[in-house]
This record gives sequence, C-alpha cells and structure tokens, in this order.
Amino acid sequence: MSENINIAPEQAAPEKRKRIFSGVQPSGILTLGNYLGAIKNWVALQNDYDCLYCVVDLHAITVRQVPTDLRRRTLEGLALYVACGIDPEKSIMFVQSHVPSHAELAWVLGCYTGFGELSRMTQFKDKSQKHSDNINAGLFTYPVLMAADILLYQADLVPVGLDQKQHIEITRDVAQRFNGIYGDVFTIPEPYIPKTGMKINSLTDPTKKMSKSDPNPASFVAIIESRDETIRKIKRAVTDSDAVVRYAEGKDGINNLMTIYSSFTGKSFDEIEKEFDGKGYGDFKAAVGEVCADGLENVRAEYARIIKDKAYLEGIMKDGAEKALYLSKKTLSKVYKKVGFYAK
Ligand code: AQP
Repeated sequence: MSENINIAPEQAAPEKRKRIFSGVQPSGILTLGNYLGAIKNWVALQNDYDCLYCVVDLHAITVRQVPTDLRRRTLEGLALYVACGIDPEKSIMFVQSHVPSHAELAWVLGCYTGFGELSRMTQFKDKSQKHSDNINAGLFTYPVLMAADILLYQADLVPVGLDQKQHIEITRDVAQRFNGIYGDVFTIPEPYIPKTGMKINSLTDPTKKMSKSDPNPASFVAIIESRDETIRKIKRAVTDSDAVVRYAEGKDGINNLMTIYSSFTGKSFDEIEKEFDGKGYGDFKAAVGEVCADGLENVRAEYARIIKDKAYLEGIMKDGAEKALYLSKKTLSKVYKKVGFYAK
C-alpha cells in the first residue's frame, strides 16, 4: 500500500480540525459494502473532523437511471446517512446536484486532466464492460467530477473503500498540477481507508466487489433489508469445499465472510479461526448472518422511523446545500480568478 494511506483506527485525532468529504451514489439500495467501507467510518469521524457527506446524484447518471427511482433513492440515501448516525448538527449533509459548484469546477479540472490518465482508471474499464451499450463521456470523466467534489471543500481526508483509492490518487495529481501552475489553491487530500471492511465482496461471486447496482439481490446485503433476508443471503453465500474456516489465498468466499464477521465483532482473523476450529461452514455462516443482522438492527429501526419524515429530511438537505454552497463558492471564485475568468 502506498504511504499516503491512513489506516483508520490507528490515526490519531488531529489538533486542528481537518475537513472530510465523502459520498455515495444513489444508484441502488445501499449495501453492506457501502456501510462497512464508508458510512460506518463517517459516523466515527464526525466528532474529530468537519465533515461533508454528499448524496452524489450527478455521479449516478453515468449509468442509466430510472428518474423516479433516482429521486426516491436520493431521499433514501440521505435518510440512511442519518439512520447510520450522521448527525446534522455536526456534519453537513447535502445532495450534489443542489450545489452547482461541483459541475462548474469539474469543467475547469477536466481541462487539467489527461486523456491518458483517465483511460487508466479501473472503474471506467469495469463499468464500460458492464454497460457496454452506454459508454458515455460522463463515465469517462467521473474521476474529474469526484476530484471537484473533494477539492471544492479543501478536504484533507476522504474516507473511501479500497475501490476508490485510484480516484483519490488522480484527484491528488490534478490538484498538484493545478497548484504547480497557479500556486496553493487546493489542499491535497489523502484517502482514509478502513482497516477492516475496506473491500466487501459479492456473496455470489466473492472475487468481485459487492455492488449496489448488481442485478442479483442475492449478491449483496442491503442495509435496509429484513433480518431474515440478511441471514438467508449469508447462509447461501458462495464459499469453497474445503470446510475449514481459515483466511487464505483462494478462499475468497470465506475470506469475505471473515472480513464481515471481523468488521462487526472486532475480532482478528486468528481469533475467528480459533473460534470456528472444528466447526463447519454452516455454523460459521449462521454466526456471520447473526452478527451482521444484529449490527444493522438499530440502523434499520432508525431508518424505518426517519424515512416517514420527509419534511425533516428535506430540511437537512436544504440546510446542507446552503452551507456547502457557501464553502464551495470560496474555492470556485479563487479558481476562476486564477485561470483568468473575467469577474462579474
Ligand atoms: N464492496 C465495497 N466494499 C467496501 N467499500 C465499498 N464501497 C462501495 N462498495 C464497497 C464504498 O462506498 C462508497 C460509495 O461508493 P459509490 O456509491 O460512490 O460507488 P461504488 O464504489 O461504485 O459503489 P457500488 O455500490 O459498487 O455502486 P455501483 O454499483 O452503483 O457502482 C465509496 O467510498 C466506496 O469505496
């Protein structure tokens, strides 16, 4: 791993409050991967950092969305942030399309980003394969918009799963390039990757990342499905025929379940191996299902309560957008001035 990665639990809280930006696309029902790789960490970070958490709907349309679903999921996404424990009194929560500065800065940064460097992005390659009928320019320039999201707020840290590390690297490169030309305009952000849960894999194909847009619902645990569904899906998760609970190369399914178990219990892989020594996969999967359902129980109950209060959620969105717009405008004005745009 490169040295600019911060492994979450070991990082001491800074003396001066640093800023954090992160987001999730409302491109499906949020999964256990989004929870363990991102949102769970956001909650812990909000006491020590100034945090902005965004529902990134502009990013979501890089893949075709059903408009009514996108609208509904945007509200659901925000409700989930709150249900997971993001406190609107401590953190700014908002919807990306409500703050025009994101698209505006993305245009400028696009003019400082190379075709070659965007071509190397693995997410673009993966998504182009998955959506070969719609390889659009937005999918290609996705990392530029993500760079704009982060740099607009002068974020110091970006909590993400391992899959997004490459996008943080390109953000740093673009920011350094821009600063190299115009002086210190942008803070250079660093990725903040959780120690466990950095990559949760699909339950049906454990060589691949768990994804909310996977058409097969058996492949993911949704944060807001029922307890029974979670237990059943984990029981049916693809493993191997070895029947030994051990973290090892080639045992992707078991490694994935051990990662999930470890994320919820805090137990190390060694401890988990000892706990299930001599026991079969049936016992192990049942235990993983239980801890996972237990770990999500409060979030699910909170979500069921909050989602009914549309006015409350829309209030958070509106307030968040105002604050985000104010902060983002400061950076955008500076950028416009630096590149030579005539002032209004
Ligand atoms: N499986 C995962 N394991 C760990 N972290 C994950 N994240 C997503 N999946 C996993 C983290 O969640 C944050 C938000 O992700 P996103 O919605 O912006 O996009 P994504 O990474 O492309 O997530 P999905 O679920 O796979 O979305 P779709 O299916 O729409 O492409 C990020 O911090 C990501 O690291």
